[in-house]
Amino acid sequence: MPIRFTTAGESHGKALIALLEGCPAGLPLLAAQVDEQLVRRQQGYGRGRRMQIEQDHVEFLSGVRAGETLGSPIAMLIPNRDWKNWQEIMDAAPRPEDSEEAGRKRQVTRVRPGHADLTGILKYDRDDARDILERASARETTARVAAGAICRTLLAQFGITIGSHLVHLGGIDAERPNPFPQEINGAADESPLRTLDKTAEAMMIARIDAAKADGNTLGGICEVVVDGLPVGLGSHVSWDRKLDGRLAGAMLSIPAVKGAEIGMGFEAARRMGSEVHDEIEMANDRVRTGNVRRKTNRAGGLEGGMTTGEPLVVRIAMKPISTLMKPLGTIDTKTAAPAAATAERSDVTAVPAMGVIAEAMAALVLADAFVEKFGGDSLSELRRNHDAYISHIATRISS
Ligand code: EPS
Repeated sequence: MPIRFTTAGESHGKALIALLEGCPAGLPLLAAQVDEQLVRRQQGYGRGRRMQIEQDHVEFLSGVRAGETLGSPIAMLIPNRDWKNWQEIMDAAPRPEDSEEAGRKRQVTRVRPGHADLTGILKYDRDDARDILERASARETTARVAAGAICRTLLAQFGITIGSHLVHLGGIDAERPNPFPQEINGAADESPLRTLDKTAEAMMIARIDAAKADGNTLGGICEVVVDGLPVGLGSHVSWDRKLDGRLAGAMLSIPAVKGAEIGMGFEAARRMGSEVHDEIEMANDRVRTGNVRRKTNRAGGLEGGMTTGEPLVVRIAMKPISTLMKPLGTIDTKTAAPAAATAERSDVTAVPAMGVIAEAMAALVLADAFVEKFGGDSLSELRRNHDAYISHIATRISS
Protein backbone atom coordinates (compact mmCIF):
# COMPACT_ATOMS: atom_id res chain seq x y z
CA MET A 1 0.00 0.00 0.00
CA PRO A 2 2.34 2.79 -1.09
CA ILE A 3 -0.48 5.37 -1.01
CA ARG A 4 -2.29 5.56 2.30
CA PHE A 5 -4.67 8.10 3.69
CA THR A 6 -6.59 8.80 6.81
CA THR A 7 -9.10 11.45 7.82
CA ALA A 8 -10.16 13.10 11.07
CA GLY A 9 -12.87 15.50 12.09
CA GLU A 10 -16.42 15.69 13.37
CA SER A 11 -19.26 17.08 11.24
CA HIS A 12 -19.68 20.15 13.48
CA GLY A 13 -16.16 20.20 14.85
CA LYS A 14 -13.63 22.88 14.06
CA ALA A 15 -12.30 21.34 10.86
CA LEU A 16 -11.75 18.22 8.80
CA ILE A 17 -8.28 16.83 8.30
CA ALA A 18 -6.92 14.59 5.52
CA LEU A 19 -3.48 13.02 5.67
CA LEU A 20 -2.18 11.50 2.43
CA GLU A 21 1.05 9.55 2.38
CA GLY A 22 3.01 8.11 -0.54
CA CYS A 23 2.43 10.69 -3.24
CA PRO A 24 5.72 11.01 -5.19
CA ALA A 25 7.73 14.25 -5.08
CA GLY A 26 7.58 16.76 -7.90
CA LEU A 27 3.86 16.60 -8.69
CA PRO A 28 2.65 20.10 -9.57
CA LEU A 29 -0.21 20.78 -7.15
CA LEU A 30 -2.37 23.78 -6.29
CA ALA A 31 -4.97 24.11 -3.53
CA ALA A 32 -7.35 25.24 -6.28
CA GLN A 33 -7.21 21.75 -7.84
CA VAL A 34 -8.43 20.28 -4.56
CA ASP A 35 -11.06 23.01 -4.08
CA GLU A 36 -12.44 22.29 -7.55
CA GLN A 37 -13.33 18.76 -6.40
CA LEU A 38 -14.65 19.95 -3.02
CA VAL A 39 -17.09 22.26 -4.79
CA ARG A 40 -18.30 19.38 -6.97
CA ARG A 41 -19.04 17.32 -3.83
CA GLN A 42 -21.19 20.10 -2.43
CA GLN A 43 -23.57 20.23 -5.41
CA GLY A 44 -26.74 18.34 -6.20
CA TYR A 45 -30.48 18.90 -6.12
CA GLY A 46 -31.88 17.55 -2.87
CA ARG A 47 -29.09 18.70 -0.54
CA GLY A 48 -29.99 20.32 2.76
CA ARG A 49 -29.14 23.69 4.34
CA ARG A 50 -25.66 22.68 5.47
CA MET A 51 -24.32 22.97 1.94
CA GLN A 52 -25.43 26.62 1.89
CA ILE A 53 -23.37 27.28 5.01
CA GLU A 54 -20.15 25.60 3.88
CA GLN A 55 -17.78 26.76 1.12
CA ASP A 56 -15.18 24.04 1.43
CA HIS A 57 -11.63 25.23 0.92
CA VAL A 58 -8.39 23.37 1.60
CA GLU A 59 -5.22 24.59 3.25
CA PHE A 60 -2.03 22.54 2.80
CA LEU A 61 -0.31 22.18 6.17
CA SER A 62 2.58 20.04 4.95
CA GLY A 63 3.99 18.10 2.01
CA VAL A 64 3.62 20.81 -0.63
CA ARG A 65 6.08 23.61 -1.33
CA ALA A 66 6.19 26.18 -4.12
CA GLY A 67 3.39 24.42 -5.98
CA GLU A 68 4.97 20.93 -5.92
CA THR A 69 4.65 17.88 -3.69
CA LEU A 70 7.72 16.99 -1.60
CA GLY A 71 7.13 13.24 -1.25
CA SER A 72 6.38 13.74 2.45
CA PRO A 73 2.93 13.27 4.02
CA ILE A 74 0.46 15.85 2.76
CA ALA A 75 -1.69 17.20 5.59
CA MET A 76 -4.78 19.15 4.62
CA LEU A 77 -7.14 21.25 6.70
CA ILE A 78 -10.70 22.08 5.66
CA PRO A 79 -12.41 24.38 8.19
CA ASN A 80 -16.11 23.85 9.05
CA ARG A 81 -17.85 27.21 8.75
CA ASP A 82 -20.74 25.79 10.82
CA TRP A 83 -18.34 25.33 13.76
CA LYS A 84 -19.09 28.83 15.00
CA ASN A 85 -22.72 27.74 15.60
CA TRP A 86 -21.67 24.55 17.41
CA GLN A 87 -18.61 25.69 19.32
CA GLU A 88 -20.17 25.31 22.75
CA ILE A 89 -21.80 21.97 21.92
CA MET A 90 -18.65 20.48 20.39
CA ASP A 91 -16.10 22.02 22.76
CA ALA A 92 -13.32 19.65 23.85
CA ALA A 93 -13.21 21.07 27.39
CA PRO A 94 -15.44 19.50 30.09
CA ARG A 95 -18.63 21.44 30.82
CA PRO A 96 -19.38 22.53 34.39
CA GLU A 97 -21.06 19.75 36.41
CA ASP A 98 -23.96 21.99 37.46
CA SER A 99 -24.86 23.01 33.91
CA GLU A 100 -28.40 22.50 32.64
CA GLU A 101 -27.80 19.34 30.63
CA ALA A 102 -25.28 17.74 32.97
CA GLY A 103 -22.35 18.59 30.76
CA ARG A 104 -24.02 17.90 27.42
CA LYS A 105 -25.94 19.99 24.91
CA ARG A 106 -28.00 18.79 21.92
CA GLN A 107 -27.96 15.20 23.16
CA VAL A 108 -29.35 12.56 20.81
CA THR A 109 -31.05 9.58 22.46
CA ARG A 110 -33.91 8.89 20.01
CA VAL A 111 -31.61 6.84 17.80
CA ARG A 112 -32.32 6.78 14.04
CA PRO A 113 -33.06 3.44 12.34
CA GLY A 114 -30.41 2.90 9.65
CA HIS A 115 -27.86 5.32 11.14
CA ALA A 116 -24.78 4.44 13.20
CA ASP A 117 -26.44 5.99 16.32
CA LEU A 118 -27.61 2.89 18.20
CA THR A 119 -24.86 0.42 17.33
CA GLY A 120 -22.29 3.13 17.94
CA ILE A 121 -23.42 4.01 21.48
CA LEU A 122 -23.50 0.34 22.47
CA LYS A 123 -20.10 -0.40 20.98
CA TYR A 124 -18.37 2.76 22.26
CA ASP A 125 -20.28 2.86 25.57
CA ARG A 126 -21.65 6.38 25.11
CA ASP A 127 -24.91 7.86 26.46
CA ASP A 128 -25.21 10.51 23.76
CA ALA A 129 -25.50 9.37 20.12
CA ARG A 130 -24.02 12.75 19.09
CA ASP A 131 -20.67 11.21 20.07
CA ILE A 132 -21.28 8.73 17.24
CA LEU A 133 -23.20 10.67 14.60
CA GLU A 134 -20.74 13.55 14.46
CA ARG A 135 -18.15 11.19 12.98
CA ALA A 136 -20.54 8.87 11.13
CA SER A 137 -21.85 11.91 9.21
CA ALA A 138 -21.07 11.97 5.50
CA ARG A 139 -19.40 15.32 6.14
CA GLU A 140 -16.24 13.19 6.60
CA THR A 141 -16.24 12.49 2.85
CA THR A 142 -15.02 16.07 2.28
CA ALA A 143 -11.61 14.94 3.54
CA ARG A 144 -11.69 11.87 1.28
CA VAL A 145 -12.44 14.04 -1.74
CA ALA A 146 -9.47 16.27 -0.83
CA ALA A 147 -7.09 13.26 -0.68
CA GLY A 148 -8.64 11.82 -3.84
CA ALA A 149 -8.12 15.12 -5.68
CA ILE A 150 -4.35 14.78 -5.27
CA CYS A 151 -4.44 11.19 -6.56
CA ARG A 152 -6.55 12.31 -9.50
CA THR A 153 -3.94 14.97 -10.30
CA LEU A 154 -1.21 12.32 -10.18
CA LEU A 155 -3.13 9.96 -12.48
CA ALA A 156 -3.89 12.81 -14.91
CA GLN A 157 -0.13 13.13 -15.48
CA PHE A 158 -0.39 9.75 -17.24
CA GLY A 159 -3.53 10.54 -19.24
CA ILE A 160 -5.87 8.77 -16.80
CA THR A 161 -9.21 10.52 -16.33
CA ILE A 162 -12.02 9.76 -13.87
CA GLY A 163 -15.66 10.69 -14.36
CA SER A 164 -19.05 9.68 -13.04
CA HIS A 165 -22.74 10.12 -13.67
CA LEU A 166 -25.96 9.25 -11.89
CA VAL A 167 -27.78 6.32 -13.50
CA HIS A 168 -30.68 5.80 -11.07
CA LEU A 169 -32.55 7.80 -8.45
CA GLY A 170 -35.38 6.66 -6.20
CA GLY A 171 -36.92 4.17 -8.66
CA ILE A 172 -36.17 6.11 -11.88
CA ASP A 173 -33.54 4.85 -14.36
CA ALA A 174 -31.54 7.20 -16.56
CA GLU A 175 -30.97 6.10 -20.17
CA ARG A 176 -27.37 5.85 -21.34
CA PRO A 177 -26.83 8.59 -23.94
CA ASN A 178 -25.68 7.59 -27.43
CA PRO A 179 -23.07 8.78 -28.24
CA PHE A 180 -21.66 8.68 -24.72
CA PRO A 181 -19.78 11.95 -23.96
CA GLN A 182 -15.97 11.85 -24.10
CA GLU A 183 -15.81 14.22 -21.13
CA ILE A 184 -18.29 12.62 -18.71
CA ASN A 185 -17.92 15.20 -15.96
CA GLY A 186 -18.13 18.09 -18.42
CA ALA A 187 -21.64 16.86 -19.27
CA ALA A 188 -22.69 15.44 -15.87
CA ASP A 189 -21.64 18.50 -13.85
CA GLU A 190 -24.06 20.58 -15.98
CA SER A 191 -26.97 18.61 -14.52
CA PRO A 192 -28.29 19.38 -11.01
CA LEU A 193 -28.41 15.61 -10.47
CA ARG A 194 -25.26 14.76 -12.46
CA THR A 195 -27.31 12.62 -14.84
CA LEU A 196 -26.90 12.46 -18.61
CA ASP A 197 -30.62 11.87 -19.30
CA LYS A 198 -32.65 15.10 -19.34
CA THR A 199 -36.04 13.34 -19.43
CA ALA A 200 -35.22 11.19 -16.41
CA GLU A 201 -33.73 14.24 -14.68
CA ALA A 202 -37.09 16.07 -14.72
CA MET A 203 -38.86 13.00 -13.29
CA MET A 204 -36.18 12.59 -10.61
CA ILE A 205 -36.49 16.23 -9.55
CA ALA A 206 -40.26 15.79 -9.20
CA ARG A 207 -39.66 12.67 -7.11
CA ILE A 208 -37.21 14.52 -4.83
CA ASP A 209 -39.73 17.33 -4.35
CA ALA A 210 -42.43 14.79 -3.46
CA ALA A 211 -40.11 12.96 -1.04
CA LYS A 212 -39.20 16.26 0.61
CA ALA A 213 -42.85 17.23 1.03
CA ASP A 214 -43.43 13.83 2.59
CA GLY A 215 -40.47 14.12 5.00
CA ASN A 216 -38.80 11.18 3.24
CA THR A 217 -35.44 10.42 1.57
CA LEU A 218 -34.23 8.73 -1.65
CA GLY A 219 -31.27 6.56 -2.72
CA GLY A 220 -29.76 5.85 -6.10
CA ILE A 221 -26.90 4.55 -8.22
CA CYS A 222 -23.88 6.28 -9.76
CA GLU A 223 -21.48 4.93 -12.35
CA VAL A 224 -17.76 5.74 -12.25
CA VAL A 225 -15.77 5.44 -15.49
CA VAL A 226 -11.96 5.60 -15.60
CA ASP A 227 -10.29 6.05 -18.98
CA GLY A 228 -6.64 5.73 -19.97
CA LEU A 229 -5.49 3.03 -17.51
CA PRO A 230 -2.60 0.84 -18.65
CA VAL A 231 -2.99 -2.95 -18.69
CA GLY A 232 -1.74 -4.68 -15.53
CA LEU A 233 -2.58 -2.61 -12.44
CA GLY A 234 -3.51 -4.89 -9.51
CA SER A 235 -2.64 -8.57 -9.48
CA HIS A 236 -4.16 -12.05 -9.75
CA VAL A 237 -1.66 -13.63 -7.32
CA SER A 238 -3.20 -12.87 -3.91
CA TRP A 239 -6.68 -11.99 -2.70
CA ASP A 240 -5.71 -8.64 -1.24
CA ARG A 241 -3.94 -7.49 -4.39
CA LYS A 242 -6.94 -8.01 -6.67
CA LEU A 243 -8.16 -4.64 -7.85
CA ASP A 244 -11.84 -5.71 -7.97
CA GLY A 245 -11.82 -6.28 -4.21
CA ARG A 246 -9.81 -3.15 -3.46
CA LEU A 247 -12.21 -1.01 -5.49
CA ALA A 248 -15.36 -2.64 -4.10
CA GLY A 249 -14.06 -2.30 -0.53
CA ALA A 250 -13.31 1.37 -1.06
CA MET A 251 -16.73 2.03 -2.56
CA LEU A 252 -18.58 0.15 0.19
CA SER A 253 -16.79 2.27 2.78
CA ILE A 254 -18.66 5.37 1.55
CA PRO A 255 -21.47 6.24 4.01
CA ALA A 256 -24.88 4.76 3.04
CA VAL A 257 -23.40 2.68 0.18
CA LYS A 258 -24.81 -0.85 0.16
CA GLY A 259 -23.60 -2.26 -3.15
CA ALA A 260 -20.90 -2.02 -5.82
CA GLU A 261 -20.72 -3.88 -9.13
CA ILE A 262 -18.00 -3.98 -11.75
CA GLY A 263 -18.86 -4.00 -15.47
CA MET A 264 -21.92 -6.15 -16.03
CA GLY A 265 -21.95 -6.91 -12.30
CA PHE A 266 -24.88 -8.97 -10.97
CA GLU A 267 -26.36 -9.32 -14.46
CA ALA A 268 -23.43 -11.55 -15.49
CA ALA A 269 -24.70 -14.21 -13.07
CA ARG A 270 -27.89 -14.53 -15.13
CA ARG A 271 -26.26 -14.86 -18.59
CA MET A 272 -24.43 -17.59 -20.53
CA GLY A 273 -20.63 -17.40 -20.68
CA SER A 274 -20.78 -16.46 -24.37
CA GLU A 275 -22.88 -13.41 -23.46
CA VAL A 276 -20.56 -12.30 -20.67
CA HIS A 277 -16.92 -12.58 -21.75
CA ASP A 278 -15.34 -10.02 -24.04
CA GLU A 279 -13.77 -11.33 -27.26
CA ILE A 280 -10.22 -10.24 -27.95
CA GLU A 281 -8.81 -8.83 -31.18
CA MET A 282 -5.60 -7.14 -32.30
CA ALA A 283 -5.40 -3.34 -32.16
CA ASN A 284 -1.91 -2.34 -33.19
CA ASP A 285 -2.33 1.31 -32.27
CA ARG A 286 -3.18 0.60 -28.60
CA VAL A 287 0.19 0.31 -26.89
CA ARG A 288 -1.25 0.90 -23.40
CA THR A 289 -3.27 -2.31 -23.64
CA GLY A 290 -0.54 -4.41 -25.27
CA ASN A 291 -1.80 -3.89 -28.85
CA VAL A 292 -5.05 -5.71 -28.19
CA ARG A 293 -8.65 -4.69 -27.64
CA ARG A 294 -11.81 -6.28 -26.18
CA LYS A 295 -14.69 -6.13 -28.67
CA THR A 296 -17.01 -5.39 -25.75
CA ASN A 297 -16.32 -4.27 -22.17
CA ARG A 298 -18.70 -6.33 -20.07
CA ALA A 299 -15.87 -7.06 -17.62
CA GLY A 300 -15.72 -3.33 -16.86
CA GLY A 301 -11.98 -3.11 -17.48
CA LEU A 302 -10.86 -5.81 -15.01
CA GLU A 303 -9.86 -9.45 -15.58
CA GLY A 304 -8.14 -11.57 -12.94
CA GLY A 305 -8.04 -8.62 -10.55
CA MET A 306 -5.98 -6.59 -13.04
CA THR A 307 -6.80 -3.71 -15.37
CA THR A 308 -7.19 -4.74 -19.01
CA GLY A 309 -6.67 -1.22 -20.30
CA GLU A 310 -10.35 -0.95 -21.32
CA PRO A 311 -12.36 1.68 -19.43
CA LEU A 312 -12.91 0.75 -15.79
CA VAL A 313 -16.62 0.82 -14.97
CA VAL A 314 -17.97 0.58 -11.40
CA ARG A 315 -21.56 1.20 -10.31
CA ILE A 316 -22.28 2.11 -6.69
CA ALA A 317 -25.67 1.87 -4.93
CA MET A 318 -26.58 4.23 -2.08
CA LYS A 319 -29.51 3.66 0.25
CA PRO A 320 -31.79 6.58 1.18
CA ILE A 321 -30.31 8.80 3.93
CA SER A 322 -31.47 7.56 7.33
CA THR A 323 -32.46 10.94 8.78
CA LEU A 324 -36.16 11.27 7.96
CA MET A 325 -38.01 14.50 8.67
CA LYS A 326 -41.11 12.33 9.18
CA PRO A 327 -39.27 10.03 11.58
CA LEU A 328 -39.53 6.26 11.89
CA GLY A 329 -40.27 4.54 15.17
CA THR A 330 -37.45 3.84 17.57
CA ILE A 331 -36.70 3.87 21.28
CA ASP A 332 -35.33 6.58 23.53
CA THR A 333 -32.14 5.03 24.87
CA LYS A 334 -32.38 7.16 28.04
CA THR A 335 -35.86 5.96 29.05
CA ALA A 336 -36.28 2.78 26.95
CA ALA A 337 -39.68 4.17 25.91
CA PRO A 338 -40.96 4.04 22.32
CA ALA A 339 -40.23 7.29 20.48
CA ALA A 340 -40.04 8.99 17.09
CA ALA A 341 -36.43 9.09 15.84
CA THR A 342 -34.42 12.30 15.96
CA ALA A 343 -34.97 14.46 12.88
CA GLU A 344 -31.68 16.31 12.63
CA ARG A 345 -31.17 18.60 9.60
CA SER A 346 -30.20 16.50 6.58
CA ASP A 347 -30.52 16.00 2.81
CA VAL A 348 -33.45 14.47 0.89
CA THR A 349 -30.85 12.79 -1.30
CA ALA A 350 -27.07 13.01 -1.68
CA VAL A 351 -26.63 10.56 -4.56
CA PRO A 352 -25.10 13.18 -6.94
CA ALA A 353 -22.45 13.94 -4.29
CA MET A 354 -21.86 10.22 -3.74
CA GLY A 355 -20.73 9.96 -7.39
CA VAL A 356 -18.04 12.59 -6.76
CA ILE A 357 -16.96 10.76 -3.58
CA ALA A 358 -16.82 7.47 -5.51
CA GLU A 359 -14.55 9.16 -8.08
CA ALA A 360 -12.25 10.16 -5.22
CA MET A 361 -12.20 6.62 -3.80
CA ALA A 362 -11.44 5.26 -7.28
CA ALA A 363 -8.58 7.78 -7.60
CA LEU A 364 -7.13 6.71 -4.23
CA VAL A 365 -7.24 2.98 -5.05
CA LEU A 366 -5.93 3.41 -8.59
CA ALA A 367 -3.12 5.80 -7.62
CA ASP A 368 -2.10 3.25 -4.97
CA ALA A 369 -2.07 0.43 -7.57
CA PHE A 370 -0.23 2.70 -10.02
CA VAL A 371 2.58 3.61 -7.60
CA GLU A 372 2.72 -0.04 -6.46
CA LYS A 373 3.25 -1.14 -10.10
CA PHE A 374 5.69 1.54 -11.21
CA GLY A 375 7.38 2.62 -7.98
CA GLY A 376 9.16 5.92 -7.76
CA ASP A 377 9.90 8.48 -5.09
CA SER A 378 9.61 11.25 -7.65
CA LEU A 379 7.23 11.90 -10.50
CA SER A 380 10.12 11.68 -13.00
CA GLU A 381 11.16 8.26 -11.69
CA LEU A 382 7.55 7.07 -11.82
CA ARG A 383 7.32 8.31 -15.40
CA ARG A 384 10.55 6.55 -16.48
CA ASN A 385 9.34 3.26 -15.01
CA HIS A 386 5.88 3.66 -16.52
CA ASP A 387 7.21 4.58 -19.97
CA ALA A 388 9.67 1.64 -19.96
CA TYR A 389 6.80 -0.78 -19.14
CA ILE A 390 4.55 0.64 -21.87
CA SER A 391 7.41 0.45 -24.43
CA HIS A 392 7.98 -3.17 -23.46
CA ILE A 393 4.36 -4.36 -23.62
CA ALA A 394 4.06 -2.67 -27.00
CA THR A 395 6.61 -5.22 -28.33
CA ARG A 396 5.06 -8.33 -26.71
CA ILE A 397 2.29 -9.13 -29.23
CA SER A 398 2.26 -7.74 -32.75
CA SER A 399 0.78 -8.77 -36.08
C1 EPS B 1 -22.98 16.44 4.93
C2 EPS B 1 -23.13 17.26 6.00
C3 EPS B 1 -24.20 17.04 6.97
C4 EPS B 1 -25.43 16.44 6.29
C5 EPS B 1 -25.10 15.18 5.54
C6 EPS B 1 -23.89 15.29 4.68
O1 EPS B 1 -24.45 18.29 7.52
P1 EPS B 1 -25.44 18.58 8.77
O2 EPS B 1 -25.48 17.32 9.57
O3 EPS B 1 -24.83 19.72 9.46
O4 EPS B 1 -26.75 18.93 8.10
O5 EPS B 1 -25.96 17.37 5.38
O6 EPS B 1 -24.88 14.14 6.45
C7 EPS B 1 -25.82 13.17 6.59
C8 EPS B 1 -26.79 12.99 5.73
C9 EPS B 1 -25.72 12.29 7.74
O7 EPS B 1 -26.58 11.39 7.88
O8 EPS B 1 -24.84 12.48 8.52
C10 EPS B 1 -21.90 16.63 3.95
O9 EPS B 1 -21.03 17.52 4.12
O10 EPS B 1 -21.89 15.92 2.94
